[in-house]
Amino acid sequence: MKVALITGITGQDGAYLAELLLEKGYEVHGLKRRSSLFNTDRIDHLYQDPHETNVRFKLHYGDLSDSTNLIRIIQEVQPDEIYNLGAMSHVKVSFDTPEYTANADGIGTLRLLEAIRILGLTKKTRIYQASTSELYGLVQQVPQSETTPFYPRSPYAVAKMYAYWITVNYREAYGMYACNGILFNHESPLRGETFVTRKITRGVARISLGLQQKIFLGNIDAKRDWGHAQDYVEAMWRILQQDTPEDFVIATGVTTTVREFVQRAFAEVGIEVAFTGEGVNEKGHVVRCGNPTAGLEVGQVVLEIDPRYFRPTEVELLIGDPTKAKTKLGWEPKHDLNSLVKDMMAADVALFQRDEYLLKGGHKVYNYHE
Ligand code: NDP
Ligand code: GDR
Repeated sequence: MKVALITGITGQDGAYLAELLLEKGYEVHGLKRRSSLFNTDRIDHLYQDPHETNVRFKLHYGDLSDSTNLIRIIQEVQPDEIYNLGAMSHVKVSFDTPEYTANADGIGTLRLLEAIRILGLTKKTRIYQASTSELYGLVQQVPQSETTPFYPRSPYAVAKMYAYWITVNYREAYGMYACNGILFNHESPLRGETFVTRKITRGVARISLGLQQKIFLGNIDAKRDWGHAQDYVEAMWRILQQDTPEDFVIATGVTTTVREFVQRAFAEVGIEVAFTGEGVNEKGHVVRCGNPTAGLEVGQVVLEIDPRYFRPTEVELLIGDPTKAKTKLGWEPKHDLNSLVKDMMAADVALFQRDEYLLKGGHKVYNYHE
């Protein structure tokens, strides 16, 4: 039985990857941060009672900022594969917490690589590094491939750039099986609530149920190459199953504006929106509402721009070239943007129907949103 260790197992990708590896018969270990509230919502369905026998899913308290903790866990687990998904992954927040981001996302990767080396596991343990399309940053050329130069535009991207190169360096210096997956944006119903797609699908679901009036966004002209997280974790696994370690771009090859994502999300609940105005005065208006439960009027404003969500330096355009992954890994995504939006909207409408039900029953519901 193969043994895998996943950092960031409580995150979006960690949850899908753990599910995939368990299905493939792996014993799966995960690094979990201590928090004052439970933080295992996304993986609770995978939980196995540690008192049972033949448990194949185990969590360990730890943090990427803690070398001795990582060394101890890796020594205990003796993993065949490590997937380093743990990170402070929010680009905008990285401008507020640059030092922490560098520590967790940059040096955290070094700590894992060194732990493998110190423990003499360089020939046994393969490591996947969660690299990102944010490395491309300021547009040099499109579509972006494995050979496109990097120009990071945030403390997050700069930290990830260190992680990218230290992974390459350990592969070349010590012959380790260490690879980067340069993944473009991937989303799902498990996406963190403050990333733009999930913020939109949550907001639109709530508007359609009469629970919220409007959503506030930043730069709606940014273009992203959005895929489905379920497809992308399959690529991570494939990257570690090759004869030789290499880096791969994982993307759909299709780019879409945030603005279009908004329109598609509203369309899922029978609401047509159009945009008028310019820059920070831009507003999204209801053009047609074929959704009787929403109680919206034509002309009503459902979206406004809030400069608070602008970034000091922005990444305007991402579009990836997944040719190498398709050819060498045989990787093909099963979802397109249409099925992604449908999946996310269906999940968020179902989620907030519970709130609607509670409200009708006289209960209080709260919605923290940023
Ligand atoms: P999430 O933000 O959903 O999950 C991040 C995970 O990292 C969480 O489990 C989080 O724990 C954990 N974490 C954060 N800080 C630390 C730390 N100091 N030590 C240990 N664990 C930590 O991210 P995604 O699942 O979306 O992304 C997974 C990885 O892929 C990240 O590295 C991200 O940067 C990268 N990536 C993501 C892309 C995307 O579009 N989703 C695209 C390209 C790269 P907790 O739950 O306790 O907060
Ligand atoms: P990104 O994702 O920065 O690409 O990083 P995010 O969804 O945060 O932003 C995408 C684009 O939308 C614009 N935007 C907003 N973004 C947020 N979060 N909130 C808003 O209100 C808003 N309005 C407009 C942003 O300016 C941006 O242009 C994600 C993360 O998962 C990273 O960890 C990962 O490495 C990259 O994708 C690939």
